[in-house]
Amino acid sequence: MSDAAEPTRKHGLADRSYRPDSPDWTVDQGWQHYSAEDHAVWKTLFERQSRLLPGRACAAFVQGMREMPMRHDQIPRFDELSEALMKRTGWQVVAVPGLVPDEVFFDHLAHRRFPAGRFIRRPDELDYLEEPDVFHDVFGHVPMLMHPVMAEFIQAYGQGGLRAQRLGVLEQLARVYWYTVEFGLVREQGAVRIYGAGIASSSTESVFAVEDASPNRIGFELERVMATRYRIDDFQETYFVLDNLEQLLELAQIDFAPIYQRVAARPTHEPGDVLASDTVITRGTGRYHAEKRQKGNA
Ligand code: HBI
Ligand code: FE
Repeated sequence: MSDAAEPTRKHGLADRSYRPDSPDWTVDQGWQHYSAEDHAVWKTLFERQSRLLPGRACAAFVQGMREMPMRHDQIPRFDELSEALMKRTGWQVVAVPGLVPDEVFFDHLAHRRFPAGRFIRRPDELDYLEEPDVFHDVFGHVPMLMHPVMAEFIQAYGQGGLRAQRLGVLEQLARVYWYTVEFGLVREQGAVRIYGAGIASSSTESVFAVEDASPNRIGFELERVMATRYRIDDFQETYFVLDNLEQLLELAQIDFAPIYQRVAARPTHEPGDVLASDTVITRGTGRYHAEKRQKGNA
């Protein structure tokens, strides 16, 4: 599973585009190579989110955080995370250099292996980075992998991904992942709470997604989500809200094939669209993205 010829520190952990020899793209985490600066970045991000998430993250996320062997002041060791996960939901965390090819990613998820980037962002990237680093993957995703329903759903996504590729509908399926696992909200005691990793690992989006008047918040409906484009470069214009996390179990168990057919026959919606058929929880002002468009850097 590990890449024998561990590259030196210079080209090692920080090299996000490093292509491992192993066909499953796994590498050693190389925990001993993290620098004091790397651990300091983790500490800054961890402490910031620990202040922001209470009252914004869902109970399952907070519970998962509590049960994980994660320190605030240093990057976790993946083998320790895997030990806790394996006992609870049969998942493990495997180290990869950065983004891996879709089919490699799906195959890992289908076998309950979560591929986590082993690199951590630089101090000048604190607020935004393109690729999932160890903070996004471990702080953002791992706590929810302690929840049996999410554990089931992400495995089903992996199995579905391999099939969706063959059917040529990967884009539709990726939207379901994006609007749930990455940017999902769930109702809790009459409020909306975060369960998506992309939100939970972002200090700015944790606040924007839950409190800002700008984005739409719409009740999750599978075909609607499958037909809706998403933003990869900025906050979402719309967040989809589950009534409860158990809804993901239904998603994990239904056959998507007939749904792909129906979605193919309907128009594709823009990220900010609101439809008459939507269950609108909050209709956003759209101001955040409108201002960005005016400034020309939408
Ligand atoms: N690779 N390491 C990693 N992490 C991801 O989240 C990831 C990936 N490769 C492909 C991918 N995500 C998405 O393109 C698929 O979910 C469609
Ligand atoms: Fe992610």
